[in-house]
Amino acid sequence: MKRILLTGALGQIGSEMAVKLRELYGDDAVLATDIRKDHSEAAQGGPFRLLDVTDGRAFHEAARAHRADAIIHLAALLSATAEAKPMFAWQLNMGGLLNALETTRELGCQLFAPSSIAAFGPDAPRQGTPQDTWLRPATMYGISKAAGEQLCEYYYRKYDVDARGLRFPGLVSHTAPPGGGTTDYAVEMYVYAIKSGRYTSYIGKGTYLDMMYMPDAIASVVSLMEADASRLKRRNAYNVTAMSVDPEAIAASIRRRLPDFELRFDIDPLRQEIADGWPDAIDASAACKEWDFRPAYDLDRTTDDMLATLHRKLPDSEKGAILL
Ligand code: AKB
Repeated sequence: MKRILLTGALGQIGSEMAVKLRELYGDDAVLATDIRKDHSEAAQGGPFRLLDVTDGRAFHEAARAHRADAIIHLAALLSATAEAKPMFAWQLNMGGLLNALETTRELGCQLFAPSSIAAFGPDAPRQGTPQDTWLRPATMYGISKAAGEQLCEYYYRKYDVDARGLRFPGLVSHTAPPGGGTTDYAVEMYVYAIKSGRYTSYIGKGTYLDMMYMPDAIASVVSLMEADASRLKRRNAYNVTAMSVDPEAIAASIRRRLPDFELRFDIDPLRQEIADGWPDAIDASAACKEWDFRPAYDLDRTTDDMLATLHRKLPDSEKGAILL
């Protein structure tokens, strides 16, 4: 990758990805795009362009004008919002991906397109979910991710488009809040731990899901995109994870720093049903073997960094708990 077009640059992943990519490849090399503009570092720290990814001509023109050799396509709706707006989710997730693939094919770029643990459905093994297994998702988000994986594979086989991807687990981060996901509770728990010392989880006790800290997620995208193609047997939709946790495991990790932290439950049936259809713990051995995936943050290291960073960032007036 030398000159990168990033879509969804103001979202949860994009806002940290834009900053990291500029650090690695140079400010001018990264064109951040989104459907809106704000005052964040992602929007202000280098070239930025408004882009609606469902507009194929605008997508092509943005990549052409930037002389992009790689597209990192993050613009999409997450699971809970997609369940609430299934038609729009299909249009945005599939229409945006198709435009990314067509632009990539026309300009001869490389493409990163994220999939998700949502691509698996209730029929996949829940423990040690293999790289290659049933993909029968029960949600519109999962269906768009599973179909997206197949579409990337099709463009690779038919047009030799170098489309690579990861099945992301829930991502924990402190820069931009996640929006409309099922795993967002993990981020909220850290924020409320600092703000009020208590949190009410909409996901129930004993619901295990894979998670990863954002610096590991970004490093894994860069490693996969820079990996020697001859090592990649699949190239697209690698399982990646750093931990399998339930709400109580995160709470226990937080209590090492905030002993009085309280966790309560008030289950949201929609998001609980989505989580119940996803794996407990996926197997990331193909990623480890083929391009040396190695996450640096386990649960306690993630917790320590999240709490310390949020404590530093939040104004004193919003801090209700004392960190050990
Ligand atoms: C979501 O919860 O929708 C996402 C995901 C696991 O893809 N974080």
